[in-house]
Amino acid sequence: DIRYQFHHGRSSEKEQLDPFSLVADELSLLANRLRSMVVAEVPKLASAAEYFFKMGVEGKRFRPTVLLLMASALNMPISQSAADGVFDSLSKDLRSRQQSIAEITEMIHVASLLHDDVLDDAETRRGIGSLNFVMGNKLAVLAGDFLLSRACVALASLKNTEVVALLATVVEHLVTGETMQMSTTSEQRCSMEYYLQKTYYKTASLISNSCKAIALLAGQTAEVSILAYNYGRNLGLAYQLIDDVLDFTGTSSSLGKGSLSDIRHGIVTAPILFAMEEYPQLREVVDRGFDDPADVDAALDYL
Ligand code: GRG
Repeated sequence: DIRYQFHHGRSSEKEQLDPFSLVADELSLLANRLRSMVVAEVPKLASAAEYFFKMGVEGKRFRPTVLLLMASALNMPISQSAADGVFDSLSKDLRSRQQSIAEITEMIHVASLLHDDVLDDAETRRGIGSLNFVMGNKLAVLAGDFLLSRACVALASLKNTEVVALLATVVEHLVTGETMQMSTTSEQRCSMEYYLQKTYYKTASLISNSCKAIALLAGQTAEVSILAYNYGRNLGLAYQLIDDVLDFTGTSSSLGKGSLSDIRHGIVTAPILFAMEEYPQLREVVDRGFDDPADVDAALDYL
């Protein structure tokens, strides 16, 4: 269905299979809209807020891509005849409201990255110096707050209280996930259940709840909105699992974050948890907290 909607008339097979190219036009519209939405009165705040919305440092745009594709799938008319006429004008307004969800989601995501980099004392993000590294912690925190505020204003303008509540709860989940990551006992650090709960809050909640918001705006039934939510939840969990693996196998330039950064911060992720199932003796190393680089090497040997 998505292919039909976007590729009527397009020919390249490769292009049809690339999800990002399916929404390429909308993604560049989103980039422009984001740049115009984060303009601040005070020049210092403006340059900080715009930092990750500059051309060329836009990140992968995974969340907006998923949301725009989800919108295409859920806005499809039931029958082809419905597509002719009425649906077109109706769908324009709907589409712009859903584009707004993609923008709000990206603003919340970037706000969380700005605060995350302060908490982690990160030096790089999206392949360039992190905002805290370049402009200092104070401005990075304020820029994150500013983006959140802009996201709230955009959310309010949708005039849909259920959608407002969904995305406001996501912010609470992001904070909860981050706090769970900071304060763990050995039992929690080594528990797959704890990891999955934390990962839901930290990563999957934003994707699942924004997918649900797309379904609600499309006027879908409660049943379909739950399916959209579950899809986003599973996709979000998978996305974080891959991110965790890439922290061990990727290079810092392609990831925009330092390789092995999780383990060096003492954060136990899925690869370690799986290795621990096979090698229970790894637990002793994990419990020491990875302050000693020799313990990082020891864990890598098990992996
Ligand atoms: C102020 C909203 C707010 C939250 C504060 C710091 C914090 C609480 C939450 C941090 C949550 C966090 C950073 C989760 C990690 C999610 C994740 C997988 C980030 C990387 O996403 P990518 O790879 O990044 O999609 P790009 O740069 O491509 O957009």
